[in-house]
Amino acid sequence: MTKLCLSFVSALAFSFFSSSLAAHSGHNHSADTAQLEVSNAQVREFLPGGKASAAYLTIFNHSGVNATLTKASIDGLARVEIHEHTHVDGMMKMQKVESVVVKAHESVDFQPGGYHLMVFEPQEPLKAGQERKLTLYFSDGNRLFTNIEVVTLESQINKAKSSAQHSHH
Ligand SMILES: [Cu+2]
Repeated sequence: MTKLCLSFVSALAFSFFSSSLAAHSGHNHSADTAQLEVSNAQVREFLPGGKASAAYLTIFNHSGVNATLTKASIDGLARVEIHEHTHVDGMMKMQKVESVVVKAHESVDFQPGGYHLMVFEPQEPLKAGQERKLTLYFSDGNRLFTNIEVVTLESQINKAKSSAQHSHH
């Protein structure tokens, strides 16, 4: 396992939550991508000494045509990559992908264990509670602008725990 994966994998034990972060869902997308919407956009603080962190979100495609995400950028981060996790011979691996298709009238979750954004090279530390600008680039030239919330690993764990309590007892 590479260093790069460590902080991410530690979060995989916890189920993704769908919570009040939906407050950020897209009302600020540009006119020509009005049919695309983002919710639950969140990026984790870098762990001490960590070289990478992960960002999660859900992209909704309300239109009748497929949308292909080809790139993402977040203010203050020099590099953002689109990754996916795959199971190979029982092992979880992640790899960079060039694009993700969000089918017409469907949505794609970027979440632990699936697609995610991997972020590198912060130009200043990410601090929980901040909001950064997230830009998503699509193959047809459209861009989607929204905000992404910086969260702590602990807050993700706590939210996962509380939702687990609800679902199990
Ligand atoms: Cu990754």
